[in-house]
Amino acid sequence: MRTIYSPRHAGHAGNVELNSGAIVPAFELPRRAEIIRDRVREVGLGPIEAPREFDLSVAARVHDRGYLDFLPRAWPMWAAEGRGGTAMPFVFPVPGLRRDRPPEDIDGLLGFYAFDAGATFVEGTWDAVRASHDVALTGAALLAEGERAVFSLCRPPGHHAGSRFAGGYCFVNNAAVAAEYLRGRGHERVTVLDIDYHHGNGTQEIFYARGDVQVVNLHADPVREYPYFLGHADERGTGAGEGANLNLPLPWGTGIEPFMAALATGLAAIADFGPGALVVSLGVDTYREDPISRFQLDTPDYPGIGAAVAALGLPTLFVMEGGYAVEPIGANAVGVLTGFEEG
Ligand code: OKP
Ligand code: ZN
Repeated sequence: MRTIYSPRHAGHAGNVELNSGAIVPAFELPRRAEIIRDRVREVGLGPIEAPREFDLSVAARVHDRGYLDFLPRAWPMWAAEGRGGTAMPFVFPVPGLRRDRPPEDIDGLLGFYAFDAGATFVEGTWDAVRASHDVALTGAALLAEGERAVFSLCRPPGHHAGSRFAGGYCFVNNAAVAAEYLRGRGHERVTVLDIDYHHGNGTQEIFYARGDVQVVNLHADPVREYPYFLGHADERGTGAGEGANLNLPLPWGTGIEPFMAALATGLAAIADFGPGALVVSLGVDTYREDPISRFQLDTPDYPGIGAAVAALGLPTLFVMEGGYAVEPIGANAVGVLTGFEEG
């Protein structure tokens, strides 16, 4: 399996985040991607290649134009106020406030285009986001050109980013962009399978009214877990998308057995939908020692997940999402991929 990787992710570094009432270094670190890249090399998964360059025309089909225009301007606007450190929002247009008038001030804009304070900007953020987008699209292009499986080692992740909001370390929804690309390249139906610990609320929002892109999500039950306000089992899609969204929420403490049972349910729904290609939002924050998550998967469990996905027999693009136990992240993420190759 070919891996697509760009060192440009490393400019998105030094961010802080809010955690339990304190400002702490962000959990989403450059080292994460480097450890995964090293593991890919160590196990000989396949070649590691640089991304091609893409314009934002596919991204503009899943994101709002104003939002996409704002992302590269966020840091320059922040810096123009004489500020350094980490740019983050603190005020949000929840229902009851107006969403029809983008403000002109950076603090207003940061909140206008976010659902939480967790997608923060430093100087190198936009360049890293742009490269992560190219990494995802390069993988999608290779799949369209006939590869059976590709690993897009994206960083920053994407699945919390919606059509017009950042959040949860995510800016551009890499998996959604890849799925949209594959839709435009001969596949009438495409599925996004999200196995990150957290519900992929952005991906769900983007495709919720569409019948051509199925979204299947396995995640910690939002009744107790971030992102809290989406990801329940009764969210089934709307209009043409009715029935094309499947949420499989699982309780805190979930181990590999119930996880595999839910995965089997998800995979059966995918087989029923009959997509021509599959995009997997690959998060390994389901790991038992993840510092911000509460599932109980162990390193030897991950290859079985990959093997189960391989049994669908679909062209498959793996897009990296979360996983915050930094040292084991390589073994866990690449374990899914080797399991897929052997499955
Ligand atoms: C992104 B992905 C810690 C609270 C959790 C958001 C978690 C985002 C996870 N400050 N913050 O789905 O792995
Ligand atoms: Zn996650």
